[in-house]
Amino acid sequence: MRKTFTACMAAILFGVAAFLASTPAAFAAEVTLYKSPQCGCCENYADYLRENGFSVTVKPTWEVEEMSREAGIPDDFQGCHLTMIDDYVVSGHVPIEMVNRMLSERPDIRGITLPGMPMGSPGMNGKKRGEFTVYEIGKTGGDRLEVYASE
Ligand SMILES: [Cu+2]
Repeated sequence: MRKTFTACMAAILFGVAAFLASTPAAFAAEVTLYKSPQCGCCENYADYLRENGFSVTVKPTWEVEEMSREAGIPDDFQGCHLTMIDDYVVSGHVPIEMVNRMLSERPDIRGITLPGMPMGSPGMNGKKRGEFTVYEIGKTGGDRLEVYASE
């Protein structure tokens, strides 16, 4: 009886350890999303992050553009909201695979951005037309951004 119990506990502990090791978002669960007060698709993106395991605090503000600029994102490359995840910024409706990839690879950049509000991107209505090109926000600033990934 006692032996079975011990074996059983060991199996449970092993299971918990395996689960913790396999959860990529564990270190970034708490995030803050800044959006302008009337933006609905931004709320949808917050829900999308929640569905993917993040705990999201939404902060309405009129300063999203200014904050994005300060985060190193030129005007032409800004998304409609700004999410702070760990030490990174994620601007706009970036697909979760790219967010998780950045969080696990931890590149030496400030973050990534999907400019504008492309139809069919996460949190946006409509049908996807063409590729989403996500850009990386470098640490030195500048008006041109390199492509991070597209899908
Ligand atoms: Cu939007």
